[in-house]
Amino acid sequence: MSMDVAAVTREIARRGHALIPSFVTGEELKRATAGIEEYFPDPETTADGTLDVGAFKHAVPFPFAANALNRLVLDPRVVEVAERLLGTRDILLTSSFVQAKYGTAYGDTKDQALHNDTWAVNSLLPPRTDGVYQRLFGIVYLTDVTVDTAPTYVAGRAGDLGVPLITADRKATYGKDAYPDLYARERPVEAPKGSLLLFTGDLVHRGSAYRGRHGRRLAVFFNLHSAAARWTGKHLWAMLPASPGWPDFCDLMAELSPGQRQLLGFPVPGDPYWTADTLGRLADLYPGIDTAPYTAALRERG
Ligand SMILES: O=C(O)CCC(=O)C(=O)O
Repeated sequence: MSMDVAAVTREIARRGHALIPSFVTGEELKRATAGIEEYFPDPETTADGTLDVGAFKHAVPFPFAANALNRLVLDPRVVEVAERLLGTRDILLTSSFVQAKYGTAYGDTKDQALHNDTWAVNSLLPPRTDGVYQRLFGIVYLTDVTVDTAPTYVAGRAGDLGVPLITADRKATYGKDAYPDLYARERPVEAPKGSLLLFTGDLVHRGSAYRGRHGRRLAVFFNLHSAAARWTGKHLWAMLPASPGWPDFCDLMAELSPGQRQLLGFPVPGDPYWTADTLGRLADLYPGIDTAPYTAALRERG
């Protein structure tokens, strides 16, 4: 699907978030949904109705078994938004996971407090929210999101709202008692399945409880930062080659562009890491990978 990258970047720069309906559609949406359903099955269509939904409460980290899901996290349009917004081409995937919230028939889900994502989970330093230090977050909703089906609530950017990123009690969350105005301002993001919500780290927002009795909300989360913010803790891939999903991941690595591979830590073509030897071994590791961009840059360097 086409996405107006320039307009989306402008909107995010102006108000800290943008909703992109039809981010994923048609067969791709079907494949991504089938991929997430492997982790979070539908209790209402499960044959004998005995599915233990309690077992599906936990988020599952990237990479996912289905490459249709992995592709959503490495989407070149989103990379371009990040590059424009942060003003750098050195963008990294901080982390990504899939998660489900089920209807009240299967137990209660929680209303989160309003919070920002600049700091608490990934960094020991006070956050900066300008230029190359910004962080970009995405949520792809793979089911329709209404007020009853756990929408994300958005209040606005911390700076616009006049609230600190780290509060006096050293939190990045804003309780209802101390910050009633934020709760008066918040609005639910209702979105058809296949929509993407993109937002900056300083957006004051929250996840909400699933109020409907049946159904579930399926979502893919990811976030990006630039290599310049080297203090931002990121997901590690240490055990990935030993995982059962490695062959499918190898297929994905062969399919990605050098720019998308950069998100996962690959050096750019032209980086001194690339030699005739490392390129030969790369081709062995990821059968079918096109090493031409790296080889061309190596030749240019002489
Ligand atoms: O699930 C959502 O809609 C938002 C979740 C969120 O803000 C968080 O987990 O930090």
